[in-house]
Amino acid sequence: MSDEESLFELTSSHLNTGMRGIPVGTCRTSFVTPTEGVHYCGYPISELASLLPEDVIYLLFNKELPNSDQSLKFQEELKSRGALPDGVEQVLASLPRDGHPMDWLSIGIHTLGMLGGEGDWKSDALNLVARMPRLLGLIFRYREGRLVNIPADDLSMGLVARFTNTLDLADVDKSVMDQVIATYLVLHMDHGGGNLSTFAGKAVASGHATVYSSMAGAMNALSGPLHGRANQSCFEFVQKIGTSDPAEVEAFVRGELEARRPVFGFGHAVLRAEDPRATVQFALGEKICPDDEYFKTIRVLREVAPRVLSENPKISNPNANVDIASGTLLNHVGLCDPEYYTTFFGWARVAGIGAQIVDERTVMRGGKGTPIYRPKYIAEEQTLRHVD
Ligand code: CMX
Repeated sequence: MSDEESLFELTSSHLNTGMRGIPVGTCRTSFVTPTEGVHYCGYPISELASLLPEDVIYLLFNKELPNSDQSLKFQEELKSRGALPDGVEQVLASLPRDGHPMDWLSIGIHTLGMLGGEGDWKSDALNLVARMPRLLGLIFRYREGRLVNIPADDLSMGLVARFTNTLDLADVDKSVMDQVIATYLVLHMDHGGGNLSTFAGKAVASGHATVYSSMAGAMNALSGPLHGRANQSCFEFVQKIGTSDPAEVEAFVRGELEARRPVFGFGHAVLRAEDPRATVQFALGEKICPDDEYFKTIRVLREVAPRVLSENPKISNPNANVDIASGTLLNHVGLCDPEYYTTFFGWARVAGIGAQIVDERTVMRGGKGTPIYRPKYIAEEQTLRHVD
């Protein structure tokens, strides 16, 4: 790309549109195409879905998949970075239990920064990746008041197992839970440079706030119902349907549209086909929970909703998106409270956003980094006047 190449013609019709589609920078970790969805460092997501989360994190930070030696070394590095600083649990103990888990996550990340920040972009980003499983496990435990017999953080374990070990739920199949969470993490780690939480995190970092403050800002952005919290709404929507009878599901979908409510789990701003992340999760569900009542509902919904939504020519993509199946799978393995679902999204995104912050701060512009963000706003309805 030459410095002179024209990328976009801006007109006043682009103002106040949330910068949608306006090129503002470059991204080295991922890109999204309308038919094949997200690619991490060039690899289509469908080819990465069954890899170890640690290997995909390595890819996002190093732009290459690790060989087996590199993989083992990186897993060891994360283990060595994983211990939480003292004092985190006291802060979690003071938070209101009815606060949303995303607010807990944001405060938890800030706390990690206050107690254990180093002031180095890459080291802090990797420390945060390594500390997320324990932090998130403790957030569940403290928010739910399950304070007795919290297992010690076992740093010899991988990232996912450290979370499920901390959570320590009775009567669950930990190996299936680990498989669902690992897949979830890989699928959600990154999604280009301009989605709201990533953009917000990079914007905060551009003022040289810490990685932790930047990531807490990113999590606050992710918590909105139009962004990450759509996955909570989507499972609540599936619960509301309450049937897998095709005629009843179709009647429900039509009723929602008539009431001008969204049909959750369908549609996308960029994709024009079923999101491959949905396809992967449907395949996983067919393997682990084909007879789960909610899975039966979404299997039918996947057939019915695109047909009904296609009747409206305004809808650019009537197909399933990433949120359609994730809640059903998490619920099936014993993570039954949808209020927590966005925290898994946040956990995953810490890797992609962290890698993008490191790129913007230490690699872009020949290592000088991207300057502080400062888009231009044009004055509206403000004529010059003076206090009498
Ligand atoms: N249900 C109802 N209406 C829908 C719809 C859906 N699933 N998908 C699109 N539409 C409507 C839009 O609201 C818009 O209506 P208006 O013209 O009245 O504003 C119209 O169809 C055209 O929308 P679009 O250009 O196809 O899509 P947008 O970029 O505006 O919206 C999205 C994308 C995701 C917000 C939308 O499809 C939606 O609301 N889906 C349901 C909620 C959901 O599942 N969100 C999770 C998104 C997951 C992700 O981003 O990866």
